[in-house]
Parts: sequence; C-alpha cells; structure tokens
Amino acid sequence: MDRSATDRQDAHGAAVPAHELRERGARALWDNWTGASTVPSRALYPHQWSWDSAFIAIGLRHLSPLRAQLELETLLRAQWGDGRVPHIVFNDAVPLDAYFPSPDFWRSTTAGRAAGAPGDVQTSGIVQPPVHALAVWLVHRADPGLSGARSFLARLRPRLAAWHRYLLGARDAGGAGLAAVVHPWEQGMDNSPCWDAPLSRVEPADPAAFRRADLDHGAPEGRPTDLDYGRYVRLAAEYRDRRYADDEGPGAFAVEDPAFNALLITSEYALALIETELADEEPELLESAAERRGRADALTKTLVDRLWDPRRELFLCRDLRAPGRDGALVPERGVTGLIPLVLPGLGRDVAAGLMRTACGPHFGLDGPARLVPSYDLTGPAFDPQRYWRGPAWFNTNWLLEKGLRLYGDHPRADALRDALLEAAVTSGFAEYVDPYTAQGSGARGFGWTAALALDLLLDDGRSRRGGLLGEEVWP
Ligand code: 9WN
Repeated sequence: MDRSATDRQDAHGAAVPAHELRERGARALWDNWTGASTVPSRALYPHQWSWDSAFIAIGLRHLSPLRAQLELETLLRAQWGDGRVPHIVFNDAVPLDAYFPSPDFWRSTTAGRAAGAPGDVQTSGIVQPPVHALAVWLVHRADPGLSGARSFLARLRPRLAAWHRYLLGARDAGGAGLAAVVHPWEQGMDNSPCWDAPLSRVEPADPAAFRRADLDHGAPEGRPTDLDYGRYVRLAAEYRDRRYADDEGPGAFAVEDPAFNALLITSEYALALIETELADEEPELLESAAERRGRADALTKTLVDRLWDPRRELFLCRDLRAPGRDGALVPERGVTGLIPLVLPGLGRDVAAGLMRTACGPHFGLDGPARLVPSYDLTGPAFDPQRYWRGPAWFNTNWLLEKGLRLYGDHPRADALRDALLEAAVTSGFAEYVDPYTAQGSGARGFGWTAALALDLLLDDGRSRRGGLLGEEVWP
C-alpha cells in the first residue's frame, strides 16, 4: 500500500491526510523563503546555509521548480574565486547580533579577498558538504523545459566544476584524493563525538571574546557546549587569520569524513550527468563526463581503502592530525559512517556490512530506534537530546532511505520513509528528534525537514526504486 495516500497523526493524535502534510510542508518552506533563498529557521539560522539550501531545493522542486533553481543560483553566486562555496551567505537585512559568528567575524570581503571572496555579499569562509551538483541535477529533472529555457544547467555547470576542483585539489590534505574538512561545521554534524579527539588538540578561544546567539533560541542542553564553541571559534579565527589559504596546509583540525566524501562522489556522478546533458551544445563535455565517472569510481575505492573498518562494518573518520604518517582512524561510530551506502560502487560485502550495522545495536534500525540516530546508541557519549550526539536528523535518514533502496532493501526503506513522514508531522518539522521516541527538538518549521518530507511524499517513484540518482546495483 502506498502510505503517501494514507493519513498520519499529528502530535495531538489528529489524522493528517497526505494533502494536509503537503500543505503544512509547503507553508513551512514559504515562511522561510526570503525572496531569493530559504533560511533553515527564521530565529536560529536567519541566513542562507549551503547544504541546507541543496536539501531544500530538492524538496522545493516539487512545489516550484523556479524557486528551487533560484535557491541554488543565489547560493552559487556567492562562490569564491578559488571555487569554494561558503557555508553561510549572509543576509544584510538581518541584525549582526542575530547569529554568531556574524559577517564581522568572518570578514570575507577583506580576509577572503586573496582567495577570491565576492565583494558584493558577505559570507563565511568555510564550506559544507557538496550536495549541490546532486540538487542541481534533481531540480533540472523536475522541469527540464524551464531549466532549458533559463539555461539553468549551462550557467551552473562551470561553478559546480570549480567547486569540485577546489575540494579535490586544495582540500586534499591527506594526499590520497579524498577531501578533508578543516572545521567541524564544514562537515555539518557540528558536535559529533567523532570530533572529540581531533578537537581536543585545539586550544579554546576565550569565552569572554564572543557571545553565543544560538542560546537565545535553543535550549543549552540540546546545543553544543561552551567548550566546544570555544574550539570552533578558535579554529575559524585562525583560518580567517591565514586569509583562508589552504596552500600552507590545514590548521590544527583536518579530517577525512565518510559522509562529506560520499556526497562529493555522488555529486561527481551528478555533474557527469549534467555534462552529458549539455554535450549537444558542448561536445567536449562528454570526455569530461567520462573522466568524472572514472574518478568517482576510483574515489569510492579510495574511500573504502582509507576509511572502511571491516571489524566495525562501518566507515570511520580519519584524523589527519593524529600522530602517525597518515593520521589515524577515530574509533567512534557516527551516522556519517553509514552514509556511503548511497554510493553505487561500494561492492556487495561493504554494502551488506553497512546494512547489518544500520540494523544492529549501534543504530537500531531493526530494533529500538524509530529513526537512525546521529551517533552510536551504545556509545559512551550518546545523548538523545544533544545536537549531533544522538538525536536523529532528517537529512541523514533521507540519505539512508536512498541507500537502502539502492541496495534493494525496499521493505526497510519503506518503513524508514513512513517513520520519517510520521516524525515530520508529529514534530512540526523539527530540526531533529529523539531517535527512540521521535519527540522533536531544536527549531520547528525547519527547512530541510519540511523539504525532505515533501520529497518523500511527492517524488515520482523513480528515486524510490533505486537510490539518489536512480541506479539499482543489487536487486
Ligand atoms: C553552524 C543550519 C546549520 C546546519 C548544520 C547544523 C547547524 C550551525 C550552527 O545549523 O550548524 O553551521 O550554528 O550550529 O549543525 O548542519 O547546516 O541549519
């Protein structure tokens, strides 16, 4: 039975039919729309965030392909000359004290000038996971006629190519081909226990030197600690003071992360599809597309070589600053380690191992968890309330739903889809939920929660058959 046609219950037990869910999701996205892009949350995150916008565009394409295109265009207009896509594009109309770190901390137009930061918009200087080529491709597919008429792909393709070039070049701090993140905010799972060891070497900034705006809106027991914030601030300030240069090597924190690289590989496949689509006009793009696919296949192998832990049957983070020639793997089980399930070239054994881990005691998919937690349910640092240290997030679960389908596990994917839709409604599109009870926390009417719920509800079934880009490698 297609559950999208059946009712779900809201927090008060009232039935919510599918059309009402669509209505509520659309309203949340409208409330967060600022005219050219969407904020994750009006109060807590009142600017444009990079990977949020990519996920939001993936949902928006079902409501308004035009708005979905504008969302991505606005973000990519703020790209720096060296190819990086900043993790925040600031809205000038928002007061400086509404979010920390604000534009006067990042100083992109001055400190970022040598790296090519744009002069007409203020941004941060770090990045977030590269979900953009995937989003651009899916948005194009939602309305190829409109996309063609607006030269959507042709205009964004060079920007996406420069973005990937930056990550695969300047950010290859480990020298093996994978991109490294130089700040926990870059990976997007800010205070994951996976960062505890690499962050412990970072001297925290003086707490008197900054004021946390997040605590004006979020409960302290759900947010990262002051000590973590001190370290985030120190790392970002040092990068800024190095003028955001990558050529002298990374600072105190450099990590090869499984999810970040799996999304980069996925986006390489998506960019190859974009290039193939444009090859009628520019035939040389066919060669580039073939190279890109080859590179994505090879990077998948590198990911397995460098980050797969056969004993834990999970991908781990590689801390490049740990003692040792190649740094060391971080022995923490984070949801980041499951995300490579979206990759078609993993190989049967690795994919089967990942699925066992998702369903076993650490992530509880077949057991006590309603949604996959951000961190090991049995881990010493597990906390069902505190940001990325336990709660379940909608974007990671949406990715896992696609991975399960890619490897042919439709019953589990269907169950996860239902659980996500249910949790989205009952929580009022919460930023994250308790993995056991699905009780919501953080912001409500949160952008990617609404967008990805809409995507699960409204996709045409093609992606439900086989992964993010429609492949099915293991029937
Ligand atoms: C820092 C906007 C962002 C998400 C991140 C999430 C949180 C910011 C913060 O909010 O990070 O970038 O202030 O905590 O961790 O994934 O993109 O929704």
